[in-house]
Amino acid sequence: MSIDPSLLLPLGWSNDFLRQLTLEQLETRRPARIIGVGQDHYHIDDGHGAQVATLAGRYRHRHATDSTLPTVGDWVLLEADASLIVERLEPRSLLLRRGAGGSEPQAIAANVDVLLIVSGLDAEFNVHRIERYLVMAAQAGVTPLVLLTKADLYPDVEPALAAVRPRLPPGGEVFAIDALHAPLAERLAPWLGAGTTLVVAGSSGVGKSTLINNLAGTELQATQATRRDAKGRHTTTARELVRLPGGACIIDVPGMREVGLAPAAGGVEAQFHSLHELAARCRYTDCRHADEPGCAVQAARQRGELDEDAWQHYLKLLAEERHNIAAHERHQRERAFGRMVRAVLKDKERHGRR
Ligand SMILES: Nc1nc2c(ncn2[C@@H]2O[C@H](COP(=O)(O)OP(=O)(O)O)[C@@H](O)[C@H]2O)c(=O)[nH]1
Ligand SMILES: [Mg+2]
Ligand SMILES: [Zn+2]
Repeated sequence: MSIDPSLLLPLGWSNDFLRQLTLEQLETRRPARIIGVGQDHYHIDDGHGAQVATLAGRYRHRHATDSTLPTVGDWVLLEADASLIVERLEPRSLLLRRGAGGSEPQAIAANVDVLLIVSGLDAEFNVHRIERYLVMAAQAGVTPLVLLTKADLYPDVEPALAAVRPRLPPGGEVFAIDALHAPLAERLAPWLGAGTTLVVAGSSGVGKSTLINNLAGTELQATQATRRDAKGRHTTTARELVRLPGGACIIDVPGMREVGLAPAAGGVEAQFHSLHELAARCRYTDCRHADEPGCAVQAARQRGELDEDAWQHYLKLLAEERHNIAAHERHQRERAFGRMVRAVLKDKERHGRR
C-alpha cells in the first residue's frame, strides 16, 4: 500500500495527517475523506472518486459519543481492500453545535479552515444569529466570512455591513453579494486556495446552495428554486463535501434555524474579547455590573463607551454556554456512574456463579 499525495492533496490532505499514521497503518490502510454522511453508511473519496463505506463495529463500540464518530470532512483510514472505516485521524479543527438532546455536542464538520456564514439582506438579517455563528467559528478556531446575500434585491447594504463589521474577529470579513447573478470566485479567491476547506452555514433559504453553485460554476446543488421533485415535494439533500475548480473543498450543512452552542468553553470569551477584558477590570471578581463600586462596565456605560446590544448578547451567550457545559458535565457523570454500576453488577454475577 502506498499513499499518493497527488490524489489526496486536492481533497485537503496534508502532512499533519500523514504524520499520524504508524508504519503498519501506512502499509495496510488507505486514507480517504468523508464527503457525505448517510443513515448507516458514509460517502468517502480516496482520490479515485466517491465510494460508499461503513464504519467498523469495533470503532463504533470504542467511540460511543457523537462527536468522535466520523463526520463530513474527517480523514479516515480504511482496510486496504475493503470499504470498512477502521480509524479516524485527529482533525485539525472540528465545528460543533449543541446536539438534539442538549447535553452532547454534535459534530457539524471536521478539518475546516473557513466558516462561510450566509445570511440574507432581507428580513432574515439578524446580527445576533450571525454572532452565534461567529462564536461557533471561534470555538473551532476557524476564520469566519460573513456573506450577506440578495444584494441585488436589497441594494442598501451599508447599514447591514456596518452592523456586522464591529463584531468580526481579526481576519474575519463581511461582504454583500448577489449569489444568483454575479460570479464570486474571484472576489472570494483569498479564501478559496487549494487544500482549503470551507463550510457553508446559515438558515434555510438564504442562498447556501446558490452560493456553492456560483463558486463551482455549475449547477452542483439543487436550490430551493430547482429542488422540488415531480410531485412538488422538497427532496432532502444529505450534507456533502464538493470540490471547487480552484482546488478548495466546500461543505454544505443542512439549514439551522436555531444555532445552539456546543458545550465547550472559550468561544464566547474569544468572540467578545474586549467586553470580557472590560468586565475583568471590575474591582470585584463576582461583580454583577449593577451598582457595585469600581465596576468597569458601569463606568464604560456612563462614558457612553458601552455597546449595550453587544453587552446584553454577550451576557446571554455566556449564560447559555455555562448552562450547556454544566448539563454536559452532569450527563457525563451520570454515564460514568451508570458504567460503574453495570461493572459492579457484572462482577457480582461472576462471583455468584463461582
Ligand atoms: N435574487 C437573489 N436570489 C437569491 C440569492 N441567493 C439565493 N437566492 C434565491 O433564494 C432561494 C433560496 O436559495 P438556496 O440556495 O436554495 O438557499 P439554501 O436553502 O440556503 O440552500 C432560491 O430561489 C435562490 O434562487 C441572491 O443573492 N439574489
Ligand atoms: Mg440548500
Ligand atoms: Zn462590574
